[in-house]
Amino acid sequence: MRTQVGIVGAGPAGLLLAHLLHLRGIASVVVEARSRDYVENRIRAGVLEHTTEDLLVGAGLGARMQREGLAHHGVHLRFAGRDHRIDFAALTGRHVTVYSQHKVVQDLIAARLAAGQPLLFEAADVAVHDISGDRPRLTFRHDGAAQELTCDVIAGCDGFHGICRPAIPSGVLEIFERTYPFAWLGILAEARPAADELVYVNHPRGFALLSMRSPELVRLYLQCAPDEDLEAWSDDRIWAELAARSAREGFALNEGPIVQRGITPMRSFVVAPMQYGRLFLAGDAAHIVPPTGAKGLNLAAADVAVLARALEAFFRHGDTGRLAAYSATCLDRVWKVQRFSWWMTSMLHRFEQHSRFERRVQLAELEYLAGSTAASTALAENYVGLQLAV
Ligand code: RFL
Ligand code: PHB
Repeated sequence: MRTQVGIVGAGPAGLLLAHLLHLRGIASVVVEARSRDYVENRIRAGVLEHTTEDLLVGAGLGARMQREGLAHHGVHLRFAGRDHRIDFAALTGRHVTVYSQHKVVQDLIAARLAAGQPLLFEAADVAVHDISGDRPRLTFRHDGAAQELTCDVIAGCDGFHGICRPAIPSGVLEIFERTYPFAWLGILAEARPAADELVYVNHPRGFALLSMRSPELVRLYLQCAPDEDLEAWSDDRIWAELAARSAREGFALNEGPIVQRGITPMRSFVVAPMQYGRLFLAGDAAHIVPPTGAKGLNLAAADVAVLARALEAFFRHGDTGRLAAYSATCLDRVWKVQRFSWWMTSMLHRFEQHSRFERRVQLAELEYLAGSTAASTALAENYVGLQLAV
């Protein structure tokens, strides 16, 4: 088999890249380790920056998102028993859209299949070869048969645990990493949201986040230990802890059946450069952010927007300049988003090692935000999404 771009991974990065390339007349094959059912039902992120929304709408992928997505014009920061609302509309003229990542993935898979373009699920033993030459190859097993795909370029969109990043010779990549001394216990519950916008809570018992997926489905998170035992959390204990952390006069959570639960580790991670030879890394394969800024999916979308434009210049005009600049262009945004995600995480979580002094400084930061239009605007413009470099 032969294609222009071999894409490893059918997450948001791989599928969106495939679609953006198809719109530009560039052929690609997407090779995914998991089943269609698995990737279409994987519950992860839920907040789309306005930049991501614009990208999806511009690529003809907005129909269901505009029908079912919830436009949010602000978020609440809850601390010291009160709320400060960050008003995105007033501060930036923008909004974010609450729309599940798995629905974005479903929409992208539907578009790929409607275009009759190759998307191979349940591919085993995927490996990349000859990435330093100009004919890199992908090998894998599919439907019981060994396959070889010769490409001009390979896009490594296979997430943090994929095979593409480790295929780059050791010593080439610089790795920047930070792990946090906590994780998030997340639930999906059939209940009405208690607030009509997201609530980020800084509480002495630990961070909590009240989010949603629809007017009938909430997504709620609690800061927990990185090695937390999910079995130790009965439904009653989860609701009681959520109630204790989100307590505020006149506020009550709505409870309902918990339909999904899990623990998400918290990590900041970047590799540089995001390229080696003809292998380009995008999304979680190249960087991880802690979820406090709601940026993982958005950063993946921003990477592939840059990569699609660079590949268009390459295949249409033989121009390698944009491909050569791919890593630097993406990393400029990646580091700004890392900063924001780290800052939100630091400001909102309980750190066991904090002294009473550091705890007071954390509260002073929140008080400052609540009293300063300049500081609130800085949060808002990062949350709704920085300008895309394409
Ligand atoms: P993905 O979505 O991980 O997709 C990578 C795809 O590659 C496949 N794959 C392989 N395919 C072929 N061969 C191999 N050897 C392969 N190895 C892996 C995988 O099966 C998968 O389909 O990466 P992508 O496309 O870069 O997208 C990034 C986003 O998914 C990610 O940044 C966010 O979901 C992060 N994230 C969250 N972000 C938020 O903004 N808010 C959240 O609430 C939030 N929750 C989460 C998350 C990430 C989680 N992970 C990764 C554990 C919750 C979880 C549990
Ligand atoms: C979510 O709804 O899953 C969500 C929202 C905001 C975040 C993280 C996760 O910062």
